[in-house]
Amino acid sequence: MGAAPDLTLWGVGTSRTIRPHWAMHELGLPYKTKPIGPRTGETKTAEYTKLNPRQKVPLLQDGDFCIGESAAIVAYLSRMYSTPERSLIPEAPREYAAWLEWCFFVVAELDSTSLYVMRRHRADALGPIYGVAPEVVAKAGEYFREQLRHVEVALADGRQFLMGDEFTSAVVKVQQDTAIGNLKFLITGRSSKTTTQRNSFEITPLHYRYNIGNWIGVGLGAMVQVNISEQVTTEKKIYFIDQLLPLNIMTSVSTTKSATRWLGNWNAAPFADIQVGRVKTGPVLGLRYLRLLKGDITNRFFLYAGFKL
Ligand SMILES: N[C@@H](CCC(=O)N[C@@H](CS)C(=O)NCC(=O)O)C(=O)O
Repeated sequence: MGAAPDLTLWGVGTSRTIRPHWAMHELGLPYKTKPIGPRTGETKTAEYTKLNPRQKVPLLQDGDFCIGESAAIVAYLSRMYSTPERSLIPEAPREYAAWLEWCFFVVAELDSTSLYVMRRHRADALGPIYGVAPEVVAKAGEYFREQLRHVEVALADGRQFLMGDEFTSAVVKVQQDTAIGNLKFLITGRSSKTTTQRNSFEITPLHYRYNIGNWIGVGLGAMVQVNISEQVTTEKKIYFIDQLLPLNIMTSVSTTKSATRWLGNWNAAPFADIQVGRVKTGPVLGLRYLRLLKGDITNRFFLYAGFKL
């Protein structure tokens, strides 16, 4: 590929616009975002209508080329910008055909004829605009569940992704579902955060200081740290949506704490610092840099205040 592509993606905040944003990130593409939303009037301006007469988001501009329809944008990005390291489209003709089948199935059966019909006609979604129709919503829901069997059967052999072990853009359009009780949800994301709570004492067996005049002092030394106790907390979050109300994102949080480790660990660091103030006798402010010998974060700075007697 030659020069970096000039990509601009119009539209944010809806399940259709998430598709091309996600594909851009999977492909590691730099791009500009025009954060316009549906039903805000922003899709109806003269500037936007010239680019997209359908007055819908998303829309991709690639230089002087424009393409709409979320699935077509994802397919275009996959075809144009996949690399051997980051590929979202299969090469072999039959696998490519299976990929196409999934893409059309998701857009036509899962999205247009069921999920979006439910959204359009639910009283608590777009019903007030397009007409509230509970019976249509119920029937579209039933149809969606029936259609989902195709996904369930495909994933029943334990494969990781729809297309087997390869992550392709077919998965950008549908994700594996999960069930809680009798209800089914789509998982839209996961995150994990680890925090370590540590009580330790530190001793400085070696410390050399040199004062440059009355106001500045520099120091070199070594610090030894012994952990009294250490406990690791992991918080895992799953983000999921109710298939009947795709924009309502819910979270489930699970927190696990490790057993407390007593006197289990030690660390040491050479350090250098600088002090300013009355460095011979009186108040000083210091900045110390420590290079820890072990651990994930080995560079540490701290600011301190002291009084020289
Ligand atoms: N089939 C199209 C549907 C796009 C679509 O309907 N977008 C809606 C928002 S989800 C929209 O832009 N509506 C225009 C408006 O309400 O202003 C796609 O997948 O891109």
